Amino acid sequence: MGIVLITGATSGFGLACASTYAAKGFDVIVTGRRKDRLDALQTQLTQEYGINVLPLHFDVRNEAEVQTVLGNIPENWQDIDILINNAGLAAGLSTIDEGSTADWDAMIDTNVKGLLYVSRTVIPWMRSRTKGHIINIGSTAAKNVYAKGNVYCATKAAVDAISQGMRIDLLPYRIKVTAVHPGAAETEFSLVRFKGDEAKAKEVYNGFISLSAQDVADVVYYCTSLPPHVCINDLVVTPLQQANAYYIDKN
Ligand code: NDP
Ligand code: 8X3
Repeated sequence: MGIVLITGATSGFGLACASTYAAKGFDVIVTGRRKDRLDALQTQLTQEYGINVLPLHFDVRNEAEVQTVLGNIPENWQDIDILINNAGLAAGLSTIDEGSTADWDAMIDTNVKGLLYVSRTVIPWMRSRTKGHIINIGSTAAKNVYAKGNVYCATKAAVDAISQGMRIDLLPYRIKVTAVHPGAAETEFSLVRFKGDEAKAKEVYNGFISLSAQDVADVVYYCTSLPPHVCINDLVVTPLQQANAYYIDKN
């Protein structure tokens, strides 16, 4: 079938994408910082689907690690057909005058610079084959800014802009670029944002039916299952009760 590289495959959308592509017969490269989860995922996917799994343990914020760990994978794994740039986070929810600069660094370094480091490593392999599909996970937060979302929304707007730029730059090599912008989905996202406060994280999803990680994985898979001449460039997917990044009808 091919090879898919998924960043942030230890949880949420990335984990659901790993199972979805494995179930379809793809070999998967799964990455993240939590090595125990990657190793368990490798065992599970190999046993369940009989596919090959390459777990890569690195922090996308660390350019040197990205280059040494990802940049040196065996040649037979370099024929990556689909790159899913998914690793990311929100850290905190504060007005701009009260936000933590450490939180800002974490979001900018992960959501923007990490995505660039990984892409810069993988794209030359795709370019040499004049083939490939890059999925960048943005957010409804890329399209509208919500209260206290300032820097997180800015990082996702950057993902949107980078996706548009990639699309132009990579067209000569017939590499597809799709930005998928999900709305509210119950994963570990809010637990990370609120630094482990489970009650606060749960509250985010009260009063409406949120997206599941599998909903998003199904949409991502659909985008990559179209004929070679068809490309979805930009896709926003929300729960029915969510109109945009800042309006959810909670009744
Ligand atoms: P999760 O917290 O469940 O998953 C995030 C994944 O990113 C984890 O696998 C985590 O792995 C990985 N990750 C985070 N930081 C790093 C890092 N520095 N280096 C390597 N991997 C990292 O959240 P989601 O699945 O919800 O989020 C996935 C993406 O979707 C993010 O980009 C998020 O911004 C975006 N998004 C989420 C929405 C939501 O409502 N949930 C809606 C719209 C977009 P590990 O901790 O093991 O490193
Ligand atoms: C994540 C969606 O609205 O919870 O990108 O920030 S939101």
